[in-house]
Amino acid sequence: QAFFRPIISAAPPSPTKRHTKISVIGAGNVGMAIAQTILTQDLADELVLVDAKADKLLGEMLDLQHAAAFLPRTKIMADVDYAVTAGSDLCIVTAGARQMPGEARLNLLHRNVALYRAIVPPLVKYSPETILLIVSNPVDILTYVAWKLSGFPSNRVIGSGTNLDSSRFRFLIADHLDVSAQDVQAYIVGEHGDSSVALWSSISVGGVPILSFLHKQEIFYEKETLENIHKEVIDGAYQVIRLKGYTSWAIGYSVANLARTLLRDQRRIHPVSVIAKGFYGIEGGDVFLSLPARLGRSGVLGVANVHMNDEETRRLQSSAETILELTGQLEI
Ligand code: 6V0
Repeated sequence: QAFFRPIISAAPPSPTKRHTKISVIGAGNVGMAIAQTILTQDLADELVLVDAKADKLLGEMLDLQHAAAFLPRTKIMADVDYAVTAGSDLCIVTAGARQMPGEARLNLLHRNVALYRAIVPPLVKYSPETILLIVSNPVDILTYVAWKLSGFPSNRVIGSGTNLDSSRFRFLIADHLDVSAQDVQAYIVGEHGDSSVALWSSISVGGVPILSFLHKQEIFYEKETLENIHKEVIDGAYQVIRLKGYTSWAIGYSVANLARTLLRDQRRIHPVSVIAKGFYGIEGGDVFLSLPARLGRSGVLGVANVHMNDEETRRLQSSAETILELTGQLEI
């Protein structure tokens, strides 16, 4: 006898009902922080983990499954075989070697390009309609690599880019002014890394443009103060890595936030790595770097035309050149 007796003859679920499947590739510190944030925020019906280490993968899957009584119902699966990712709406790639203390993100490049050759083609094979969200570093270059290897239109390949740097930036400004970071609108754009650009000229707090407010009130500030805040953003990741060995929680929230915007078609603007050629005077080749992008269910819907002064535009273009120089050396 069945445990439940149906009250009416069971109709099959409607084929139009949305069922959301997210795959996370790389079950390391970052992948697991992303996975657990996705679970607690109820963003997926199915969550898949893939990693090269079978035992670690199984252990992580069981550990998450054992939290079932405290979480919204999500089917959690894990396998070293990419077939398990079939039909994913979103594939988040975190697999890769990570930064050693003091190591620049760009140094990771060659190690991680080789890994991507093994990761991207099977993801594309099993989920030809998916959105690829790249997290491994150097994220801008690996987003370009994933775009090339996937053959996807550029709206479906996104790098987490400076979404995290911008959160660090908003936190520091909010801390300075003693307000919530959610009321601070501030973007870091360009490379996720040392050549990132802080867009001071467009920062607003509670709708008030900060720099013009200071000018109007004749409040003096040192340019150095601003530069130090940006420097603190850049040093942020290095500092966390130096202290605890890796970064995880902030990137977990940052990527889950992107997953929500994409899969729930929120059309929010996030600074993420997108194909940047043709925007803000960036020319010279296909380059991915972070720009304020409008995101929705089909991926990147457009790039916002935020105000940048001449110096910010120049710095952004130079950030693009830094990345282009490296991508130019790759054979994909
Ligand atoms: P980690 O803890 O070493 O995890 C990496 C995982 O990838 C390990 O579990 C590996 O077994 C797995 N892996 C390696 N090769 C493969 C493969 N071929 N297929 C499947 N899995 C594989 O590193 P951590 O999780 O700390 O960092 C992962 C990546 O995220 C690194 O490249 C970081 O630099 C990058 N980050 C990017 C951030 C961003 O803002 N974009 C922020 C933080 C870290």
